[in-house]
Amino acid sequence: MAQPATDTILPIPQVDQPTGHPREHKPKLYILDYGAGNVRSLANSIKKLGYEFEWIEDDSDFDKAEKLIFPGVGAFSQAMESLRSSGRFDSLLEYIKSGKPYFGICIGMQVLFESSEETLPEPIKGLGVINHPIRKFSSRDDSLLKGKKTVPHMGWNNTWKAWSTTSSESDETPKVMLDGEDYYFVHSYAALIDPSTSISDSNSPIKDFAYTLSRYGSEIYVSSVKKDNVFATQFHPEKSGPAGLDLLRRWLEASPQSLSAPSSTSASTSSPKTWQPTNPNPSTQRKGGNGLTKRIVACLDVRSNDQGDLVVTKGDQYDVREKSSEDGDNKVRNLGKPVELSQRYYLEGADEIAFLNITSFRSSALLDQPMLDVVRNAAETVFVPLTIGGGIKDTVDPDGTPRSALEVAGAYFRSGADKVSIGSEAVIAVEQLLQRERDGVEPVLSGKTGIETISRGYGNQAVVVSIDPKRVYVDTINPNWKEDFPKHHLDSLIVGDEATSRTASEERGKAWWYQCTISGGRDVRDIDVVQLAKGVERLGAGEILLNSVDRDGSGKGFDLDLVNLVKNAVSIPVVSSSGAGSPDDFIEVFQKTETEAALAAGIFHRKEVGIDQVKERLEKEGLPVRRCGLNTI
Ligand code: 1PR
Repeated sequence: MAQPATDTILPIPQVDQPTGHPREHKPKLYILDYGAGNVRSLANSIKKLGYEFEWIEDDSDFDKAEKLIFPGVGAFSQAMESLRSSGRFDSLLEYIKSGKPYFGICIGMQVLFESSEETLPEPIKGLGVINHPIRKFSSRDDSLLKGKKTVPHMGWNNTWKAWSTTSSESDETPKVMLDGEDYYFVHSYAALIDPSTSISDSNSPIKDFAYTLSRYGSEIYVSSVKKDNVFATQFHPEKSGPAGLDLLRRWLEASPQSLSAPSSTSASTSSPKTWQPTNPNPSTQRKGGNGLTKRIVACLDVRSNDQGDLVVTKGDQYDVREKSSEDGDNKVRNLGKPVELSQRYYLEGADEIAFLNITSFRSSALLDQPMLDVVRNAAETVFVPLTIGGGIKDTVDPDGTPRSALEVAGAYFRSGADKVSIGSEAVIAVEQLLQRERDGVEPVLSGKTGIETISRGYGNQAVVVSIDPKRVYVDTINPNWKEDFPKHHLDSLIVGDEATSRTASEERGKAWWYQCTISGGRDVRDIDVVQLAKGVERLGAGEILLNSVDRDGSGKGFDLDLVNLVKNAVSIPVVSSSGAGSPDDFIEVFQKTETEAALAAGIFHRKEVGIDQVKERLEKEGLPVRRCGLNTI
């Protein structure tokens, strides 16, 4: 059985709470934190909604709690192990059985189930409130192009009610979820149901609990459960923008009595209900795709400028200095303040925001308090996923204190990051992996790299690898170039005559491969983008952020050949980055590749195109996007 990484248990984050809301008017709300991942965002969203809460610190708090939220983040095994080792397993179960309102989020929903196959061959037991297993999504799916499905299921998906009622839906009190909204999911395991069989079995326990369902490819899973006092979502409301905040607000506003009343939505009640294993609502059905929207990511490259202020900068092929200035002083481009810009992008409808600390290799990340502050401050008002990159690696502080990559990542998660992005260190890790393989060293996976330790502790969905490849042109004048081409890089070779990019006409007669770089494109390594992508997937990365040094800041569109190479090499989601110059570029990358997300920086920073405009264009082309009703909260 995989051992949970107990060294990831971190202290409860300090979150200032709102004043002016006397507790006696509101039920006592507690949050159960088991020390992993980003619970700060939930705390921030509760604070934003004007509610106070306390952390469960000892067992007597379960008695004091009138409402309880369990925001599980990371791995099921770690959550269960932590509940058992802290003695909270029984107290939590008792709380749930007492009939007081419980709200589980993600792992906080999964732990309600009988078991999870996360630790196969030996499944790990959950609380057993719902007698149904948590199983892994299949990465094979014949309903999708090439029969391949990316796992984890990461992004924005919609939900529909598991049961239709004959009476008006508004009879449901309290109504905690609105119909037709997209919510942010990130998980590899789910309460999968077989639409044809399991639910028609009258003994199927899941049907009493299934509140909403969602589709990922051809697989249907329970996206929220609700029965009596128990409500739980597989998605993260605290990361689901206004729709998620609205849901949280509804649950927080509802009285404990109304939340604990016998459920009117489950199969067990007397009013006639019909099971709806497929989405009955044509306006929210996403035919043809896997169910997820295409994500638009805004990226902020952050560094200190020459005056020492932390600014968002933007490179042109990674060169972030102005080309010329009258005084001959090539200043670092300053496009704004990181937190303010992230707030703007959130309001414009960004599905995710990435902060990359681009000079991180110069200092110790844990001592880089300004960067931790950026995350902390952004997480107070930005309720979509935040990725932080730069310097996520084993380091040594100037005073000689060693810091593991896991510790560095933990500090960012506790500050409000949902994912960390690893760049240079991932290249070194895959080089070592390939070397171990060549040398016949067993086990090939050392288990010690940052990617492995962080994904083990926080789940692979929390680990992004940022790749900075450069095109290397081959001398095609040489008639023997194909024979001379290094065999180990053949998988990343593109012959210009077959290129798919819009610029392909300029590439006739040429050929190139994609070489990986480290330290922000400064050093090239003898490893290509396909080797790297496959290697990081083996190590446990959950997503790839695919930059292009050549396209960065060029406005020439995404490098489709590069995206297709990487997409075909891995089963994890790929965020295409670099080169966006107009909304058409987003349409092109989503229509001509299978990429899950597209990232841009320059055009957003310079306000040439708004994120809302990009989404509007994508929608017109029939591409699924999340449109958020920002007036809600
Ligand atoms: O190596 O783990 O410390 O991480 C450093 C991180 O910083 C890496 O993710 C690396 O990509 C990034 N980085 C380092 N130097 C630069 C630089 O620009 N000088 N930025 C840099 C990478 C690329 C994207 C950019 C897209 C889209 N920048 O961040 O946002 O290219 O831009 P566009 O839409 O304007 O074309 P480690």
